[in-house]
Amino acid sequence: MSINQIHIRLKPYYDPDVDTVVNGIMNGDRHMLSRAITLIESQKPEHEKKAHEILDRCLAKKTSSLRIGITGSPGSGKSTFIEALGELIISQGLTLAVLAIDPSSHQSKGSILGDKARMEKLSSRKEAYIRPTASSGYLGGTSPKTHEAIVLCEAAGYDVIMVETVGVGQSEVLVDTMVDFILLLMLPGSGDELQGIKRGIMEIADAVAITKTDGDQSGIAAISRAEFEAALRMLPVKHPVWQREVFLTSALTGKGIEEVWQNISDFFTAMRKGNILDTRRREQLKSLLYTVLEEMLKKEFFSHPDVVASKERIEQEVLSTELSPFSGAKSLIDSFIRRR
Ligand SMILES: Nc1nc2c(ncn2[C@@H]2O[C@H](COP(=O)(O)OP(=O)(O)OP(=O)(O)O)[C@@H](O)[C@H]2O)c(=O)[nH]1
Ligand SMILES: [Mg+2]
Repeated sequence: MSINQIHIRLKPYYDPDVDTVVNGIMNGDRHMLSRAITLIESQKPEHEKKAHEILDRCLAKKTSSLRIGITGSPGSGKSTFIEALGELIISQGLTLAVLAIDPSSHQSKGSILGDKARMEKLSSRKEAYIRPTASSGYLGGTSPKTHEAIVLCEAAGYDVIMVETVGVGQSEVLVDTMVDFILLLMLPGSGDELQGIKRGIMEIADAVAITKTDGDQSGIAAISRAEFEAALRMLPVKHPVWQREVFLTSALTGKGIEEVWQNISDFFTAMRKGNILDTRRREQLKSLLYTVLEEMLKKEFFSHPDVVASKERIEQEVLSTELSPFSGAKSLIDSFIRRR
């Protein structure tokens, strides 16, 4: 068979319209959901327009989903934990969507060790939808587009949405504008990481689970638990209605998984009283609006022809102290505004 013959036998590219995609999503068609997420992740302008039409229609659907962020260092056991927690969630009659970090998109112990990172057991369940997301240059695998993917999963009717993200500071702040509850996973013996960057991550955590406390790890895990509890007591309160706890867990033996789920359920009960959850979600939307706006402005600015044309000259003038960085920036902004 010649190459031309093979080409002719290929199916033509199917490009469903907005109505078809939206109806598909609302009727729980995973294929349409995946297609819509691919569209929102696309950088092409024609995809962007269609993606936003789909998204605006999906936003109109009112849901009462639980949005949960699972964060922790590479290899801390996030995917395996999600798989164990996911099984429990499904056994209670709920459905679950997971926006997972694509193990091939970043270097980590998890990706080297393979299979588990893909949550194979969970992905074979009809009650679960797992979508690996490429980090597209964002630290930790979360980008403002993650929020759009959450909205699409909610329109598809999933009761629980989990977002897996690598704890690297900046991405946590972002994920905190998208989810209701953040579970921080830490390895036994990682108490010394509480200095520096991990402190910031602890501040936004709503609970801490020490992972892999099976085998000979139980002694060291108990010490870590005391360290984390002490650290949490020193941190500012995140929600006045909520007290953060530390759990000893193992995704392999199932230890602590039920307690963590109970804790998450208690959190939602506490946050739904007095509409705290709704108020917070509105604040999150406001914060996302400005994050996305800043990004769009930056993109527009740096691709503007006058900025591109004069950037290098101004940079040189700043380097040779002819211009101050302030005057240089001002001059670039002026050329951006002049031709709009
Ligand atoms: N003993 C033990 N090993 C575990 C447990 N949970 C995960 N592991 C192992 O730890 C390794 C990493 O687990 P993953 O779930 O892929 O970790 P991850 O945090 O998702 O990794 P990345 O997504 O790559 O950042 C795998 O080899 C798992 O089998 C546990 O509870 N006990
Ligand atoms: Mg993983």
